[in-house]
Amino acid sequence: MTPYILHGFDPSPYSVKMRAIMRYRRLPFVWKAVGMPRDVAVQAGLPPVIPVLEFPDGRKMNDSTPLAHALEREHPGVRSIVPDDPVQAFLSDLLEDFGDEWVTKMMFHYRWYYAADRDFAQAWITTSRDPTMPAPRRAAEMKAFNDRQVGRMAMVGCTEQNRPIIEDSYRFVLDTLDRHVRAVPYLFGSRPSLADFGLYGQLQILSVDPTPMAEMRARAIDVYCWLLRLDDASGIDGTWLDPGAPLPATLTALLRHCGETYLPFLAANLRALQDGAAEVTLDIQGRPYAQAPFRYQAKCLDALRKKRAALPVDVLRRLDPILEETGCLAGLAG
Ligand SMILES: N[C@@H](CCC(=O)N[C@@H](CS)C(=O)NCC(=O)O)C(=O)O
Repeated sequence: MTPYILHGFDPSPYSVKMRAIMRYRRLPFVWKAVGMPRDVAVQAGLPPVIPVLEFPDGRKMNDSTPLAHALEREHPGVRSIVPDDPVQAFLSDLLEDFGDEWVTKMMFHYRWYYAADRDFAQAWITTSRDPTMPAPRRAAEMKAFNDRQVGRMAMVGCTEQNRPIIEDSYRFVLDTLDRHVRAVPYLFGSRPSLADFGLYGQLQILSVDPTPMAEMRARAIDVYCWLLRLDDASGIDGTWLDPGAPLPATLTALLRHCGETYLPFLAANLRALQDGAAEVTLDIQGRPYAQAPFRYQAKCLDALRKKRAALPVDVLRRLDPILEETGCLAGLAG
């Protein structure tokens, strides 16, 4: 059987997210973490981001969310990461997006703000590309990569002003997920969903970079162990939560947090783009937050809104009260 080829590298959250999905789904693949995987995207005429997945028939695609859904179509019914219940499936999409687009701010902030993390990330990234690079070139590449990433911090909202919001949000996610995984192995039951993998990607990096790793080990050891299990969950055979039962309070708390942080940001981001404003400004949990508008994240909001709008009335009748109770409905109803 011709395997998939996953072009990515270890320090990349979306790459390890896809790798964990492939492993859980037992799809044969080669982890091609060598050289410059981004060049594979550029050469294929794709957006210049990693990972890139090469299908057994030679097709190449990137962007982990559409990729995960493409794999569902390609391999339907077997070890799916989309919950069977459409209400849970929508909430899983929402929490995956929260992981990909909001928790990533935590990943980027810790990695490029603290000196110990910057030093470690430079070494991890440079040696992933070429472990035996001659010292002068290695030093130059480390510095160049550092400067490039630090130069991008403001663009993605990692500023001094936003720091307390981002760091408090990290602690909230850790504390809540820690309580959750002590009672329920994964977000939607005893098998992992797309939401688990979205959070996994970012949190896995946060569990390696030194400052957020220390925080995670000190306050959320069960999250740390959950990440280790999810890295290769190919042996897990579980079940989804009972759709007729109330959601675990910890899941509701995560959704409420999303309704207080990420969704208001998405709505303000869309408004700023529509108004041609130079800055997105809003209050998040009573504190001022600002960053440049981000076009990709407007697409994320649009995709979630369209997904909800396409759901049958009987599904919305069960979903909307959950979204309302957690403060997510206003942002998603548009
Ligand atoms: N939405 C994309 C994001 C992928 C992404 O941003 N990847 C990062 C690395 S983790 C990247 O390639 N950034 C471009 C760069 O640094 O040049 C996904 O889910 O795959």
